[in-house]
Amino acid sequence: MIGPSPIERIEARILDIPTIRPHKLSFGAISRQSPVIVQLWLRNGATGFGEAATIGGPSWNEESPESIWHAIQTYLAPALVDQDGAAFGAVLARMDVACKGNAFAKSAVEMALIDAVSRSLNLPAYQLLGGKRHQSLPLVWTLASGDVAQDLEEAQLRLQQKRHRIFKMKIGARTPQQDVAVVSEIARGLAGKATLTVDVNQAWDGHTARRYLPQLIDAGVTLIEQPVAKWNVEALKTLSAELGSRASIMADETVCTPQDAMLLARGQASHVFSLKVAKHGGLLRTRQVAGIAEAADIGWYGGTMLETSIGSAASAHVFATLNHQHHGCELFGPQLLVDDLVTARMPIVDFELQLPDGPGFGVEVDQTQLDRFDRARTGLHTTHIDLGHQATA
Ligand code: MUC
Ligand code: MG
Repeated sequence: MIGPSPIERIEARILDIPTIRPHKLSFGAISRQSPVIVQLWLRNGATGFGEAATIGGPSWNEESPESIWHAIQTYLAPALVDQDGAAFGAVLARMDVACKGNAFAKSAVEMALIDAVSRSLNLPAYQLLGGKRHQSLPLVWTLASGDVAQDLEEAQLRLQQKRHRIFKMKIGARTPQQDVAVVSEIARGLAGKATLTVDVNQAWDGHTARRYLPQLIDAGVTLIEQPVAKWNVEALKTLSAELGSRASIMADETVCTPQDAMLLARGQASHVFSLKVAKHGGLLRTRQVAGIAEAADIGWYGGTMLETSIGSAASAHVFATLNHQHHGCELFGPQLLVDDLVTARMPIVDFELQLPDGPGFGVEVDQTQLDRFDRARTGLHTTHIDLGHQATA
């Protein structure tokens, strides 16, 4: 066993990986993902990988693959060379001094560091994050083809394959009336076989949400994610109080920092937090947000930004350390992509994602796949999103 040692080098690259079908959200449709993959070397020879993925460039939040890459290469990596690799807290503090915000960029670097240090110690990363409390988690699949028949077909197949029995529908691109009709049709098709949740991705105002969410609940929806704009904590509070006996309100875009979590907890403005390593700024800060949730009797959900198996495995490691008040996880990113960056994906058994127990995040990166999807080879310059009907006038 080699002990942790100073950080020697950090490198980031942008990859472009097509999705198996267009993935439609309230703000646009993507047909490829552009994860930023970070590799970090310790002076003891150990190396680790991290990842930050966004959805549609800077359209899910402020950061884009290009800004993440730039923050890492220009500011974060130079600030960390020769720093003690095992001093995670000090590394985070130094990144905060070098760079305000940029949570996704910091999370990718911290991920690579924790992978490298865990591998130095020949331990799975969850051992450094508090120890494992789950060996597997129920795995959600998101229905977002934009076509009802295709969504139903996808859901039926995934049920048969025993991969997923919780389905999340992306709504908010159509009118609310159309969304209610589509969700109701899917709910009828899956009645008694699966659980249905929705993610509005901030598309509705408070009034629309108060009017249409009860109809979605009548149709069978049990968990409602980010129905209103990220700043609209007052509406989240009202919806949580009014709908709480019939369904759960989940914050996603609203809950990024531990301070956001405190605000929501104080205001009793959501029943569940969608935890995402990238938006919280890393694995350790994900645990901080989860700690606030636990103290406030708020449940958690293992969120995704549609990462490859690198970021998904890292997320699985931190989610595995959390308490039992959970609503499963949606680490299905690898399945949405045409191919992956690791030699073997995390298995899915009986509708549950299995935690890999090997050293680091328990997945082995395939260097040829990194080279194959590298932006230097794909020749792309930006991260694409089809804004479709979105108003520009
Ligand atoms: C989000 O807002 O939750 C997660 C799954 C998916 O389809 O999109 C993401 C982002
Ligand atoms: Mg969401």
